[in-house]
Amino acid sequence: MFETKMPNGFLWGGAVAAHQLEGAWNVDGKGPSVADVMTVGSTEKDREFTGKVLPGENYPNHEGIDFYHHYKEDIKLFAEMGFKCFRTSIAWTRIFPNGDEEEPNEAGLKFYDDLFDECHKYGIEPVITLHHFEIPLHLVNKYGGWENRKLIDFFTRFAKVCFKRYKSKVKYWMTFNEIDNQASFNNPFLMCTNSGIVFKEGQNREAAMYQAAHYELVASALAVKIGHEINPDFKIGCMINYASIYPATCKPSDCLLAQRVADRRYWFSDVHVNGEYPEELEMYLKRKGYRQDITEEDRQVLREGTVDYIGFSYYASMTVASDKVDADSLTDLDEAKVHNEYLPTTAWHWEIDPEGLRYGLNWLTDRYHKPLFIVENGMGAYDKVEADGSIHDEYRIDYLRKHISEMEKAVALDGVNLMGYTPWGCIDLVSAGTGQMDKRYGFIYVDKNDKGEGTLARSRKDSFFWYQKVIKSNGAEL
Ligand code: BGP
Repeated sequence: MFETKMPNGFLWGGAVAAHQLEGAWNVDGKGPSVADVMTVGSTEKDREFTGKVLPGENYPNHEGIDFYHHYKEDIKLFAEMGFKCFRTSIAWTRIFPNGDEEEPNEAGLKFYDDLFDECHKYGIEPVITLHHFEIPLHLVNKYGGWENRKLIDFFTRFAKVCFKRYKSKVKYWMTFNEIDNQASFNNPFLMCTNSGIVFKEGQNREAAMYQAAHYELVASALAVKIGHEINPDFKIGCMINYASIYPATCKPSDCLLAQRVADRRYWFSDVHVNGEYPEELEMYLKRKGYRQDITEEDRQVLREGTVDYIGFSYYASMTVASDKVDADSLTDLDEAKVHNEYLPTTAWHWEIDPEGLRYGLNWLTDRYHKPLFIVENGMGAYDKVEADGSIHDEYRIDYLRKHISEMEKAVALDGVNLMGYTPWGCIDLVSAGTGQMDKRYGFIYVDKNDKGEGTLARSRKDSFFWYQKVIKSNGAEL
Protein backbone atom coordinates (compact mmCIF):
# COMPACT_ATOMS: atom_id res chain seq x y z
CA MET A 1 0.00 0.00 0.00
CA PHE A 2 2.93 2.35 0.68
CA GLU A 3 6.71 2.41 0.95
CA THR A 4 7.60 1.26 4.47
CA LYS A 5 11.29 2.10 4.21
CA MET A 6 12.37 5.37 5.75
CA PRO A 7 14.28 7.93 3.65
CA ASN A 8 18.06 7.47 3.37
CA GLY A 9 19.97 8.99 6.24
CA PHE A 10 17.07 8.54 8.65
CA LEU A 11 18.42 8.70 12.21
CA TRP A 12 17.44 5.47 13.94
CA GLY A 13 18.74 5.30 17.49
CA GLY A 14 17.84 5.46 21.15
CA ALA A 15 17.54 8.06 23.90
CA VAL A 16 18.61 8.52 27.52
CA ALA A 17 19.42 11.42 29.85
CA ALA A 18 22.63 11.84 31.85
CA HIS A 19 21.09 11.92 35.33
CA GLN A 20 19.10 8.73 34.75
CA LEU A 21 22.01 6.49 33.84
CA GLU A 22 25.49 7.97 34.35
CA GLY A 23 25.77 7.51 38.12
CA ALA A 24 29.13 8.78 39.43
CA TRP A 25 27.14 11.66 40.84
CA ASN A 26 30.04 13.17 42.79
CA VAL A 27 32.99 11.91 40.76
CA ASP A 28 35.61 13.99 38.90
CA GLY A 29 34.36 17.28 40.29
CA LYS A 30 30.65 16.85 39.50
CA GLY A 31 28.29 18.85 41.71
CA PRO A 32 24.79 17.74 42.79
CA SER A 33 21.78 18.52 40.59
CA VAL A 34 18.08 18.50 41.50
CA ALA A 35 17.92 14.91 40.28
CA ASP A 36 20.45 13.93 42.95
CA VAL A 37 18.14 14.95 45.76
CA MET A 38 14.95 13.26 44.61
CA THR A 39 13.83 10.20 46.55
CA VAL A 40 11.97 7.23 45.04
CA GLY A 41 8.17 7.66 44.92
CA SER A 42 5.42 5.55 43.44
CA THR A 43 4.05 8.44 41.32
CA GLU A 44 5.45 11.70 39.99
CA LYS A 45 3.55 13.59 42.62
CA ASP A 46 5.23 11.84 45.49
CA ARG A 47 8.80 11.91 44.32
CA GLU A 48 10.27 14.13 46.93
CA PHE A 49 12.81 16.94 46.61
CA THR A 50 14.89 17.02 49.79
CA GLY A 51 17.01 20.07 48.93
CA LYS A 52 20.14 18.38 50.27
CA VAL A 53 21.65 14.95 50.36
CA LEU A 54 20.58 13.24 53.56
CA PRO A 55 22.70 10.39 54.93
CA GLY A 56 21.23 6.94 54.42
CA GLU A 57 18.50 8.05 52.00
CA ASN A 58 17.93 6.13 48.81
CA TYR A 59 18.74 8.44 45.92
CA PRO A 60 18.35 6.31 42.80
CA ASN A 61 20.08 8.77 40.47
CA HIS A 62 23.36 8.63 42.37
CA GLU A 63 24.45 5.34 40.92
CA GLY A 64 22.13 5.12 37.88
CA ILE A 65 23.41 2.17 35.86
CA ASP A 66 26.97 3.48 36.20
CA PHE A 67 27.12 4.39 32.51
CA TYR A 68 29.97 6.72 33.48
CA HIS A 69 32.19 3.65 33.81
CA HIS A 70 30.35 1.31 31.40
CA TYR A 71 29.82 3.61 28.41
CA LYS A 72 32.22 1.77 26.11
CA GLU A 73 30.42 -1.51 26.62
CA ASP A 74 27.01 0.18 26.21
CA ILE A 75 27.88 2.09 23.04
CA LYS A 76 29.22 -1.15 21.59
CA LEU A 77 25.82 -2.76 22.20
CA PHE A 78 24.07 0.22 20.57
CA ALA A 79 26.39 -0.22 17.58
CA GLU A 80 25.49 -3.89 17.45
CA MET A 81 21.82 -2.89 17.14
CA GLY A 82 22.86 -0.62 14.27
CA PHE A 83 22.19 2.80 15.89
CA LYS A 84 22.82 5.75 13.61
CA CYS A 85 22.45 8.19 16.49
CA PHE A 86 22.40 8.27 20.27
CA ARG A 87 20.51 10.90 22.23
CA THR A 88 21.81 11.82 25.67
CA SER A 89 22.26 14.99 27.69
CA ILE A 90 25.26 16.78 29.10
CA ALA A 91 24.95 17.03 32.87
CA TRP A 92 25.30 20.75 33.60
CA THR A 93 26.88 19.90 36.98
CA ARG A 94 29.76 18.00 35.39
CA ILE A 95 30.72 21.13 33.49
CA PHE A 96 29.75 23.76 36.09
CA PRO A 97 29.38 21.91 39.44
CA ASN A 98 27.50 24.80 41.07
CA GLY A 99 26.23 26.40 37.90
CA ASP A 100 27.49 29.91 38.63
CA GLU A 101 31.27 29.49 38.30
CA GLU A 102 33.29 31.46 35.74
CA GLU A 103 35.39 28.50 34.58
CA PRO A 104 34.26 25.01 33.55
CA ASN A 105 35.44 21.74 35.07
CA GLU A 106 37.92 20.13 32.66
CA ALA A 107 37.32 16.57 33.89
CA GLY A 108 33.62 16.88 33.06
CA LEU A 109 34.33 18.23 29.59
CA LYS A 110 36.78 15.42 28.96
CA PHE A 111 34.19 12.75 29.85
CA TYR A 112 31.88 13.92 27.06
CA ASP A 113 34.81 14.24 24.63
CA ASP A 114 35.56 10.58 25.24
CA LEU A 115 31.89 9.58 25.04
CA PHE A 116 31.36 11.37 21.71
CA ASP A 117 34.60 9.89 20.31
CA GLU A 118 33.36 6.46 21.27
CA CYS A 119 30.09 7.08 19.40
CA HIS A 120 31.90 8.29 16.29
CA LYS A 121 34.10 5.21 16.35
CA TYR A 122 30.94 3.30 15.30
CA GLY A 123 29.48 5.99 13.06
CA ILE A 124 26.91 6.95 15.72
CA GLU A 125 25.89 10.61 15.69
CA PRO A 126 25.41 12.14 19.18
CA VAL A 127 22.14 14.07 19.67
CA ILE A 128 22.54 16.26 22.71
CA THR A 129 20.11 17.90 25.13
CA LEU A 130 21.55 20.69 27.26
CA HIS A 131 18.88 20.92 29.96
CA HIS A 132 17.26 17.62 30.91
CA PHE A 133 15.97 17.80 34.52
CA GLU A 134 19.56 18.41 35.75
CA ILE A 135 19.65 21.95 37.14
CA PRO A 136 22.55 22.45 39.53
CA LEU A 137 21.20 22.19 43.07
CA HIS A 138 23.13 25.29 44.06
CA LEU A 139 21.17 27.38 41.52
CA VAL A 140 17.94 26.20 43.14
CA ASN A 141 19.02 26.77 46.72
CA LYS A 142 20.77 30.10 46.15
CA TYR A 143 18.80 31.72 43.31
CA GLY A 144 15.39 29.99 43.34
CA GLY A 145 15.96 28.23 40.00
CA TRP A 146 14.45 29.64 36.82
CA GLU A 147 12.35 32.15 38.71
CA ASN A 148 15.53 34.20 38.66
CA ARG A 149 16.64 36.07 35.52
CA LYS A 150 20.29 35.41 36.43
CA LEU A 151 19.87 31.83 35.25
CA ILE A 152 19.79 33.06 31.66
CA ASP A 153 23.46 34.06 31.94
CA PHE A 154 24.48 30.91 33.76
CA PHE A 155 22.77 28.69 31.21
CA THR A 156 24.07 30.50 28.15
CA ARG A 157 27.61 30.33 29.53
CA PHE A 158 27.19 26.57 29.90
CA ALA A 159 25.71 26.26 26.40
CA LYS A 160 28.53 28.29 24.86
CA VAL A 161 31.23 26.20 26.51
CA CYS A 162 29.58 23.01 25.17
CA PHE A 163 29.05 24.38 21.66
CA LYS A 164 32.68 25.47 21.41
CA ARG A 165 34.17 22.36 22.88
CA TYR A 166 32.11 19.88 20.83
CA LYS A 167 31.88 22.01 17.70
CA SER A 168 33.18 19.24 15.47
CA LYS A 169 31.75 16.27 17.40
CA VAL A 170 28.08 17.16 17.84
CA LYS A 171 25.80 18.49 15.13
CA TYR A 172 22.32 17.89 16.63
CA TRP A 173 21.37 19.78 19.78
CA MET A 174 18.26 20.49 21.84
CA THR A 175 18.00 23.20 24.46
CA PHE A 176 15.30 22.33 27.08
CA ASN A 177 13.84 18.86 27.52
CA GLU A 178 10.01 18.80 27.60
CA ILE A 179 9.75 22.50 28.38
CA ASP A 180 5.94 22.27 28.17
CA ASN A 181 5.71 19.92 31.18
CA GLN A 182 5.37 23.10 33.16
CA ALA A 183 1.84 23.53 31.88
CA SER A 184 1.15 21.12 34.78
CA PHE A 185 2.24 23.80 37.23
CA ASN A 186 0.44 22.18 40.19
CA ASN A 187 2.74 19.17 40.01
CA PRO A 188 5.67 19.95 42.34
CA PHE A 189 7.85 17.23 40.83
CA LEU A 190 7.51 18.54 37.27
CA MET A 191 8.09 22.13 38.34
CA CYS A 192 11.16 21.22 40.34
CA THR A 193 12.80 19.11 37.66
CA ASN A 194 11.92 21.45 34.80
CA SER A 195 12.52 24.86 36.38
CA GLY A 196 14.11 24.26 39.76
CA ILE A 197 11.13 25.90 41.42
CA VAL A 198 10.25 24.77 44.92
CA PHE A 199 6.96 26.49 45.72
CA LYS A 200 6.59 28.58 48.81
CA GLU A 201 3.40 28.62 50.89
CA GLY A 202 0.75 30.81 49.27
CA GLN A 203 2.75 31.47 46.10
CA ASN A 204 0.81 31.90 42.84
CA ARG A 205 2.15 28.83 41.07
CA GLU A 206 0.79 29.69 37.67
CA ALA A 207 2.32 33.16 37.63
CA ALA A 208 5.67 31.73 38.78
CA MET A 209 5.56 29.15 36.00
CA TYR A 210 4.94 31.71 33.25
CA GLN A 211 7.82 33.84 34.52
CA ALA A 212 10.27 30.93 34.76
CA ALA A 213 9.26 29.60 31.36
CA HIS A 214 9.84 33.03 29.84
CA TYR A 215 13.41 33.14 31.14
CA GLU A 216 13.97 29.60 29.83
CA LEU A 217 12.68 30.56 26.40
CA VAL A 218 14.94 33.62 26.29
CA ALA A 219 17.89 31.47 27.40
CA SER A 220 17.04 28.93 24.71
CA ALA A 221 16.84 31.59 21.98
CA LEU A 222 20.18 33.06 23.06
CA ALA A 223 21.71 29.59 23.00
CA VAL A 224 20.40 29.00 19.47
CA LYS A 225 21.94 32.29 18.32
CA ILE A 226 25.28 31.59 19.99
CA GLY A 227 25.34 28.03 18.65
CA HIS A 228 24.74 29.12 15.06
CA GLU A 229 27.51 31.72 15.36
CA ILE A 230 29.92 29.05 16.58
CA ASN A 231 28.97 26.56 13.88
CA PRO A 232 26.40 27.46 11.20
CA ASP A 233 25.96 23.75 10.45
CA PHE A 234 24.53 23.03 13.89
CA LYS A 235 20.92 21.88 13.93
CA ILE A 236 19.46 23.18 17.19
CA GLY A 237 15.97 22.15 18.17
CA CYS A 238 13.48 22.59 20.95
CA MET A 239 12.00 19.60 22.75
CA ILE A 240 8.42 19.25 23.89
CA ASN A 241 6.40 16.55 25.57
CA TYR A 242 3.75 16.07 22.89
CA ALA A 243 0.37 14.46 23.49
CA SER A 244 -2.33 14.51 20.83
CA ILE A 245 -5.31 16.23 22.40
CA TYR A 246 -8.78 14.86 21.72
CA PRO A 247 -12.21 16.16 22.71
CA ALA A 248 -14.11 13.57 24.78
CA THR A 249 -17.10 13.94 22.41
CA CYS A 250 -18.01 15.97 19.32
CA LYS A 251 -19.87 18.44 21.55
CA PRO A 252 -18.63 21.88 20.44
CA SER A 253 -17.66 22.81 24.01
CA ASP A 254 -15.42 19.73 24.18
CA CYS A 255 -13.83 20.65 20.84
CA LEU A 256 -13.24 24.21 21.93
CA LEU A 257 -11.70 22.97 25.15
CA ALA A 258 -9.39 20.60 23.26
CA GLN A 259 -8.24 23.53 21.14
CA ARG A 260 -7.62 25.68 24.21
CA VAL A 261 -5.70 22.92 26.02
CA ALA A 262 -3.47 22.60 22.97
CA ASP A 263 -2.89 26.36 22.85
CA ARG A 264 -2.06 26.49 26.52
CA ARG A 265 0.32 23.59 26.24
CA TYR A 266 2.02 24.28 22.92
CA TRP A 267 2.61 28.00 23.33
CA PHE A 268 6.11 27.02 24.48
CA SER A 269 6.90 25.56 21.06
CA ASP A 270 5.05 28.47 19.38
CA VAL A 271 7.60 30.81 20.96
CA HIS A 272 10.54 28.52 20.13
CA VAL A 273 9.48 28.23 16.49
CA ASN A 274 7.77 31.55 15.69
CA GLY A 275 9.87 33.76 17.96
CA GLU A 276 6.84 35.42 19.50
CA TYR A 277 4.09 34.84 22.01
CA PRO A 278 0.77 33.70 20.53
CA GLU A 279 -2.11 36.20 20.78
CA GLU A 280 -4.30 34.02 22.95
CA LEU A 281 -1.61 33.68 25.59
CA GLU A 282 -0.83 37.41 25.66
CA MET A 283 -4.56 38.02 26.24
CA TYR A 284 -4.67 35.38 28.95
CA LEU A 285 -1.73 36.82 30.88
CA LYS A 286 -3.32 40.28 30.72
CA ARG A 287 -6.67 38.94 31.81
CA LYS A 288 -5.10 37.22 34.80
CA GLY A 289 -3.27 40.44 35.71
CA TYR A 290 0.13 38.75 35.72
CA ARG A 291 2.79 41.45 35.49
CA GLN A 292 5.55 39.46 33.93
CA ASP A 293 9.13 40.61 33.47
CA ILE A 294 9.23 40.48 29.66
CA THR A 295 11.34 43.24 28.08
CA GLU A 296 11.48 44.50 24.50
CA GLU A 297 15.03 43.21 24.36
CA ASP A 298 13.77 39.75 25.35
CA ARG A 299 11.23 39.86 22.52
CA GLN A 300 14.00 40.73 20.07
CA VAL A 301 16.09 37.79 21.31
CA LEU A 302 13.13 35.43 20.90
CA ARG A 303 12.72 36.55 17.29
CA GLU A 304 16.41 36.04 16.53
CA GLY A 305 16.83 32.62 18.14
CA THR A 306 14.19 30.42 16.53
CA VAL A 307 14.86 26.69 16.34
CA ASP A 308 15.81 24.53 13.35
CA TYR A 309 13.60 21.59 14.20
CA ILE A 310 11.10 20.28 16.72
CA GLY A 311 12.17 17.37 18.88
CA PHE A 312 9.41 15.76 20.85
CA SER A 313 8.55 12.85 23.09
CA TYR A 314 5.39 10.88 22.49
CA TYR A 315 4.09 8.38 25.00
CA ALA A 316 0.34 8.87 25.09
CA SER A 317 -2.51 11.07 23.93
CA MET A 318 -4.76 13.15 26.16
CA THR A 319 -8.54 13.40 26.14
CA VAL A 320 -10.40 16.35 27.67
CA ALA A 321 -14.02 16.98 28.67
CA SER A 322 -15.83 20.27 29.16
CA ASP A 323 -18.11 18.97 31.90
CA LYS A 324 -15.10 19.19 34.22
CA VAL A 325 -13.81 22.60 33.16
CA ASP A 326 -14.62 24.97 30.29
CA ALA A 327 -12.27 26.67 27.83
CA ASP A 328 -12.49 30.12 29.41
CA SER A 329 -11.94 29.10 33.01
CA LEU A 330 -9.12 26.70 32.21
CA THR A 331 -5.92 27.16 34.24
CA ASP A 332 -4.59 23.75 35.21
CA LEU A 333 -4.68 21.50 32.14
CA ASP A 334 -4.64 18.34 34.22
CA GLU A 335 -8.12 19.18 35.51
CA ALA A 336 -9.56 18.80 32.01
CA LYS A 337 -8.24 15.23 31.53
CA VAL A 338 -10.47 12.17 31.31
CA HIS A 339 -9.74 8.54 30.51
CA ASN A 340 -10.16 7.56 26.87
CA GLU A 341 -12.20 4.36 26.90
CA TYR A 342 -10.86 3.27 23.50
CA LEU A 343 -7.28 3.02 24.70
CA PRO A 344 -5.47 0.33 26.72
CA THR A 345 -2.97 1.48 29.34
CA THR A 346 0.47 0.48 30.63
CA ALA A 347 1.03 -0.75 34.19
CA TRP A 348 1.57 2.94 35.10
CA HIS A 349 -1.78 3.92 33.54
CA TRP A 350 -0.29 5.67 30.50
CA GLU A 351 -2.71 5.35 27.57
CA ILE A 352 -1.32 3.52 24.54
CA ASP A 353 -2.27 5.22 21.28
CA PRO A 354 -0.12 4.53 18.19
CA GLU A 355 -2.49 6.37 15.82
CA GLY A 356 -2.11 9.38 18.07
CA LEU A 357 1.50 9.50 16.93
CA ARG A 358 0.48 9.82 13.28
CA TYR A 359 -2.11 12.40 14.27
CA GLY A 360 0.57 14.31 16.16
CA LEU A 361 3.14 14.22 13.37
CA ASN A 362 0.53 15.76 11.07
CA TRP A 363 -0.67 18.26 13.67
CA LEU A 364 2.86 19.49 14.38
CA THR A 365 3.62 19.72 10.66
CA ASP A 366 0.48 21.77 10.02
CA ARG A 367 1.22 24.09 12.93
CA TYR A 368 4.96 24.59 12.39
CA HIS A 369 6.10 23.46 8.92
CA LYS A 370 9.47 22.42 10.35
CA PRO A 371 11.42 19.16 10.39
CA LEU A 372 10.39 16.90 13.27
CA PHE A 373 12.40 14.45 15.34
CA ILE A 374 10.77 11.81 17.60
CA VAL A 375 13.33 11.84 20.39
CA GLU A 376 11.38 9.72 22.90
CA ASN A 377 8.73 7.03 22.59
CA GLY A 378 8.25 3.81 24.49
CA MET A 379 6.51 1.87 27.16
CA GLY A 380 7.56 1.35 30.76
CA ALA A 381 7.06 -2.29 31.77
CA TYR A 382 8.10 -4.94 34.29
CA ASP A 383 10.37 -7.50 32.62
CA LYS A 384 10.82 -11.12 33.64
CA VAL A 385 14.22 -12.76 33.39
CA GLU A 386 13.88 -16.47 32.48
CA ALA A 387 16.02 -19.19 34.05
CA ASP A 388 18.32 -19.15 31.02
CA GLY A 389 18.71 -15.37 31.24
CA SER A 390 16.51 -14.54 28.24
CA ILE A 391 13.83 -11.82 28.38
CA HIS A 392 10.75 -12.20 26.18
CA ASP A 393 9.44 -8.64 25.99
CA GLU A 394 6.80 -9.16 23.29
CA TYR A 395 4.66 -6.31 24.77
CA ARG A 396 7.48 -3.83 24.15
CA ILE A 397 7.97 -5.03 20.58
CA ASP A 398 4.23 -4.77 20.00
CA TYR A 399 4.11 -1.19 21.32
CA LEU A 400 7.08 -0.04 19.25
CA ARG A 401 6.03 -1.91 16.11
CA LYS A 402 2.63 -0.20 16.11
CA HIS A 403 4.13 3.24 16.72
CA ILE A 404 6.79 2.84 14.03
CA SER A 405 4.15 1.68 11.61
CA GLU A 406 2.09 4.87 12.20
CA MET A 407 5.27 6.93 11.89
CA GLU A 408 5.97 5.33 8.51
CA LYS A 409 2.47 6.17 7.30
CA ALA A 410 2.94 9.79 8.35
CA VAL A 411 6.11 9.99 6.28
CA ALA A 412 5.10 7.94 3.25
CA LEU A 413 1.44 8.91 2.96
CA ASP A 414 1.20 12.33 4.62
CA GLY A 415 4.53 13.87 3.62
CA VAL A 416 5.79 14.59 7.14
CA ASN A 417 9.45 15.66 7.24
CA LEU A 418 10.92 13.42 9.94
CA MET A 419 14.61 13.41 10.85
CA GLY A 420 14.80 10.41 13.12
CA TYR A 421 13.42 8.15 15.82
CA THR A 422 15.07 7.48 19.18
CA PRO A 423 12.97 5.31 21.51
CA TRP A 424 13.30 6.20 25.18
CA GLY A 425 15.52 4.33 27.58
CA CYS A 426 17.21 2.14 24.98
CA ILE A 427 19.08 0.67 27.91
CA ASP A 428 17.26 0.22 31.27
CA LEU A 429 17.73 3.25 33.49
CA VAL A 430 16.25 5.10 36.46
CA SER A 431 12.71 6.33 35.82
CA ALA A 432 12.47 10.11 35.90
CA GLY A 433 8.94 10.08 37.23
CA THR A 434 9.21 7.51 40.00
CA GLY A 435 12.91 6.83 40.54
CA GLN A 436 12.31 3.13 39.94
CA MET A 437 14.67 0.77 38.13
CA ASP A 438 11.95 -1.81 37.54
CA LYS A 439 9.98 0.51 35.28
CA ARG A 440 11.96 -0.57 32.24
CA TYR A 441 12.07 0.69 28.64
CA GLY A 442 15.28 -0.89 27.37
CA PHE A 443 16.33 -3.18 24.57
CA ILE A 444 19.19 -3.92 26.91
CA TYR A 445 18.45 -5.27 30.38
CA VAL A 446 20.47 -4.03 33.34
CA ASP A 447 20.68 -6.25 36.39
CA LYS A 448 19.55 -3.86 39.10
CA ASN A 449 16.22 -3.64 40.90
CA ASP A 450 14.19 -1.04 42.78
CA LYS A 451 16.06 -1.81 45.98
CA GLY A 452 19.35 -1.03 44.24
CA GLU A 453 20.47 -4.68 44.25
CA GLY A 454 22.14 -6.35 41.27
CA THR A 455 25.40 -6.80 39.42
CA LEU A 456 24.74 -4.08 36.78
CA ALA A 457 25.42 -6.74 34.11
CA ARG A 458 23.93 -5.95 30.70
CA SER A 459 21.99 -8.47 28.57
CA ARG A 460 20.02 -8.45 25.32
CA LYS A 461 16.20 -8.70 25.44
CA ASP A 462 14.17 -10.14 22.54
CA SER A 463 13.41 -6.54 21.52
CA PHE A 464 17.15 -6.00 20.98
CA PHE A 465 17.21 -8.44 18.08
CA TRP A 466 13.89 -7.14 16.75
CA TYR A 467 15.05 -3.48 16.70
CA GLN A 468 18.32 -4.57 15.08
CA LYS A 469 16.27 -5.98 12.19
CA VAL A 470 14.12 -2.87 11.97
CA ILE A 471 17.17 -0.65 11.61
CA LYS A 472 18.92 -2.99 9.20
CA SER A 473 15.89 -2.98 6.89
CA ASN A 474 15.48 0.81 7.38
CA GLY A 475 12.00 0.22 8.76
CA ALA A 476 10.76 -2.21 6.12
CA GLU A 477 10.76 -5.22 8.43
CA LEU A 478 8.67 -4.70 11.52
C1 BGP B 1 10.07 11.90 29.78
C2 BGP B 1 11.44 12.33 30.16
C3 BGP B 1 12.42 11.23 30.33
C4 BGP B 1 11.86 9.89 30.70
C5 BGP B 1 10.50 9.59 30.14
C6 BGP B 1 9.78 8.41 30.76
O1 BGP B 1 9.15 12.75 30.40
O2 BGP B 1 11.98 13.25 29.24
O3 BGP B 1 13.46 11.72 31.11
O4 BGP B 1 12.11 9.51 31.96
O5 BGP B 1 9.63 10.68 30.18
O6 BGP B 1 9.22 8.76 31.99
P1 BGP B 1 9.39 7.87 33.29
O7 BGP B 1 10.85 7.72 33.49
O8 BGP B 1 8.75 8.63 34.37
O9 BGP B 1 8.72 6.60 32.97
